[in-house]
Amino acid sequence: MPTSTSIHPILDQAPTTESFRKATLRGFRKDQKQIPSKFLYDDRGSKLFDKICELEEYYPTRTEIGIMRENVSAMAEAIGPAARLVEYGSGSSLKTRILLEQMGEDLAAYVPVDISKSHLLESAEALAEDYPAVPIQPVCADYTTSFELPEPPRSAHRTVGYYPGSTIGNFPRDQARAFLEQIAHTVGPEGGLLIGVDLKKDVDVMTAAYDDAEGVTAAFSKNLLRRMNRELDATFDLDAFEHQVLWNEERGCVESHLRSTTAQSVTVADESFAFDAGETIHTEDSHKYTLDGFASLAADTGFEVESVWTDDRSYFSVQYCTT
Ligand code: AVJ
Repeated sequence: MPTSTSIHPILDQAPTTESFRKATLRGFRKDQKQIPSKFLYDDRGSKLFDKICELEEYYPTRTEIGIMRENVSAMAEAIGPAARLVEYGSGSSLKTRILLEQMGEDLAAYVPVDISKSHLLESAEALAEDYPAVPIQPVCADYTTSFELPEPPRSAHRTVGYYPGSTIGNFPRDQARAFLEQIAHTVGPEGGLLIGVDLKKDVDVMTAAYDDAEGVTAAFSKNLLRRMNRELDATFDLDAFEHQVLWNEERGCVESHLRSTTAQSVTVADESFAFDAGETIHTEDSHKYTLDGFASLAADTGFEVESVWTDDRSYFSVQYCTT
């Protein structure tokens, strides 16, 4: 039986400062300055993200949890016995607890994969304590790169990916397709994927979710500037940028930006970058889907949507797909 002392990452691929430096410089040399959104999740960023999930305006978490609670027995049945559950971007594994509560001993293993090592280990330890019957095998990795899964400790009947939170929405459609293909490959034939997908709705509802009144999302976004100051010797004045969100109808996503309030020049890793007043750094996209849109995307990748669960208002969906 695993104890909390057995909790250590099976694989340690936390992103290095070097990869952050490279990605930032590459992104800043473009006409539209940008940084890949995965760099939002350092320790502080991951904690701020947990706070976002509790905000009034941020409907996805609350809605998804409601859908999970209401339908968890059907979900467990779809997943079936002795499955190995691999969660992509596990963070605090809050929603997973609903599944673990229902499936517990029925799971061959739970493999949380996350980029933030301390966050991953903290939550893996808490889970090991609360669910002693489930072998927990944390993997510290950037899940968008290919990584090896640890050997399951017991014979697993199938591998099922778990990708909640509509994090699939952070990818543009073509990258989302490529990532689902990667998951299909990982879970293999007879595999499954339980995925949370945020749905298109009233534009004001969607944009408010990324621009809360308390400014938690603004702090989350500005944490990137802090991180650059700390890790890349950057010279950002955090007060000279503001958080900005907009709905892009053509791309079907909410875009988040950091907008320079004045003309200024900033140094990042010894390179100087000029900002015009009003110029932005594009920090994140949150793509929204229709049910048909997601079904056809999934079908392109070797998955078939088997079941869809939603809330009363059809704000959000949790979908079970099979290979
Ligand atoms: C990572 C997809 C869960 O895009 O909704 C929340 C990230 N960014 N508020 C999203 C996020 C700002 C979030 N997910």
